[in-house]
Amino acid sequence: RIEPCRIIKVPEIVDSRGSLSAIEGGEALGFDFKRVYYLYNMPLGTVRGAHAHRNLQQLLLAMHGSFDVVVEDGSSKATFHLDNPTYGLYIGPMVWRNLVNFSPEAVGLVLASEHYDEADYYRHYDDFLRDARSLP
Ligand code: T46
Repeated sequence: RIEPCRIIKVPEIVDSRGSLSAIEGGEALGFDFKRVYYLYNMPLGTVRGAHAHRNLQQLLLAMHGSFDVVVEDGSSKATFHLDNPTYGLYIGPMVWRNLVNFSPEAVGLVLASEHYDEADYYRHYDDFLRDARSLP
């Protein structure tokens, strides 16, 4: 199992009008978020991600449809299937991720701990692997 990744249950408030789920930054989530972005209109067979972050923490959710997130920390690999807006995948720093198997019309929501910063990305797998494997 990949240590910095885990599924987080989001509370669901259900009544006769439908469901409402709220995510608050801070203690419950484990980080405060400064940025929200979403992924949509993915053509069949799309692969997104293929990078890691030095410091960023994120929560990924499938708002509609489903997709798989393949995560790797330099020594082990795991796949999480996201298909429910009340279960989010937390991804911590130093995790390579690939997002694959998007269902038609899937919508992914991401809460991110930091503003967008290209310098935080590992875009080359070999650089990531070298640094991930030298972590204590
Ligand atoms: C991640 C996965 C799940 C911005 O201008 N602002 C932003 O906040 C983001 C996330 C991206 N961009 C620009 C950078 C690129 O020119 O949007 C373009 C596409 O970004 P990228 O190729 O990084 O998209 P994904 O879907 O491969 O990766 C994104 C996040 O970058 C990444 O942190 O974990 O979603």
